[in-house]
Amino acid sequence: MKSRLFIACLLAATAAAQAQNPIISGQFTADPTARVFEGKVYLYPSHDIPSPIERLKEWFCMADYHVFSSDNLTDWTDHGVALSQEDVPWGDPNSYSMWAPDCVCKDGNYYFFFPASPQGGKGFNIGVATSDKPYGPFKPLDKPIEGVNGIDPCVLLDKDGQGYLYWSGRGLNVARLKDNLTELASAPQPIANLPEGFKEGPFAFERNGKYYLTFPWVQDKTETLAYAMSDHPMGPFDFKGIIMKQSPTGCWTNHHSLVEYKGQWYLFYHHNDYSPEFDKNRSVRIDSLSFRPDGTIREVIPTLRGVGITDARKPIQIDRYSSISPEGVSIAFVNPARKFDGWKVTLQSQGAEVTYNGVDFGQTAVKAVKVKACSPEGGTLNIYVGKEKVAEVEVPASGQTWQTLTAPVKLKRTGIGNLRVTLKRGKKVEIDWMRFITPSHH
Ligand code: FUB
Repeated sequence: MKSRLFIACLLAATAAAQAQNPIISGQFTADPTARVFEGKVYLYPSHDIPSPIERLKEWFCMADYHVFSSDNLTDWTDHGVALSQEDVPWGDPNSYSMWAPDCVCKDGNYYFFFPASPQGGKGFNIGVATSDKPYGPFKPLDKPIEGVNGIDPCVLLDKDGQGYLYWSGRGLNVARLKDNLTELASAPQPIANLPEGFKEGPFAFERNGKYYLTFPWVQDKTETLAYAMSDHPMGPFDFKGIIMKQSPTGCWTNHHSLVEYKGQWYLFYHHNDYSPEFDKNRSVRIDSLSFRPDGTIREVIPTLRGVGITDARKPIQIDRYSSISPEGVSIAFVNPARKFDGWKVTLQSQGAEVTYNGVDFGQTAVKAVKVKACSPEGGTLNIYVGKEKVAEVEVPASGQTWQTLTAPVKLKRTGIGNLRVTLKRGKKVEIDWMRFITPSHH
């Protein structure tokens, strides 16, 4: 445990994180449960890996859990490995079955709920591991929760302190938990009144006295996110409809959670952005979510821009755009052999444009912009903040060779603005990132 803690600290110092969707790079993350503890958002995802064993080459493969945290939803700290399959006394240490987890806090202790395959058994049980820190490391109990067979645990701690466990296994189920949160206080109860079709990954929460049960649901080919509402945590639930349509990137699963942070609700979910050919290697995304006055949930359209404000002084990945012109823009991996390096945007023809919202230019006027770009024949970029043209960047012909170009910026305003980049002259200008600099910052 001690050496793992040391490695965790090292990893935390070198965590790769970014502002846009997907939010974590450098490793796969799936099945995100987001919780607010100690004023930060803590993210408890599964950790997909390309399988080291033949049996799981085409399937989900997870050996451990990492925990991440952020106080702005933009910069994420990786706290390293919080629990590993070989630490679970009842689990099969070679099953690579550390699927979708959850974590709740009660009386200053953190309870991490996780599914895993038992030694010598079949299917999945759900275990509990505890810590006095939201990021672990978590110490698993000797046995899984008795009477629960299944995956995808979610725990709702009601206002009166009563805990409820939701999980999937032959449909969605719920049971009351004892005060210790590690034993059932009632028999598992299947959740009724939900539409036909495969369902898993239940996530339950309370808002304004209403209980929401949200879940991935296969209405057609792959998972949508759907929800139902009730006046009680155990139902009966009324089905209300879809929160998110099935994935445009073809990811079959879409595990999720909803969380309110600093007055705004967010949907955490996953797509297979960094692994377009294999949808069992997924990556967590976030988009904003809102409720209608009657408490029903508005549909969330997945975006690349995601949420949070981007610091103008850090590389701005404009390929994670807010909007693009109808023609002349394409997005591709910078290096298809190293997908975690991210994407580039190509402005193919004059007038092509990309808008990236929510850039923080700070309180000191920026003086220059750096752009990592390349172009076979050269071109000129116009850069705007809001309606104001602030810079013109000449991109010399360089074939496929990236060059970091610097151009002066005239920007009167400070604070947050929307960035727009258009191709003024030339064709096929590729941009990896751009960032702004102040006199004291290079
Ligand atoms: O990550 C493995 C499984 O895929 C989860 O348990 C399901 O919810 C689905 O996302």
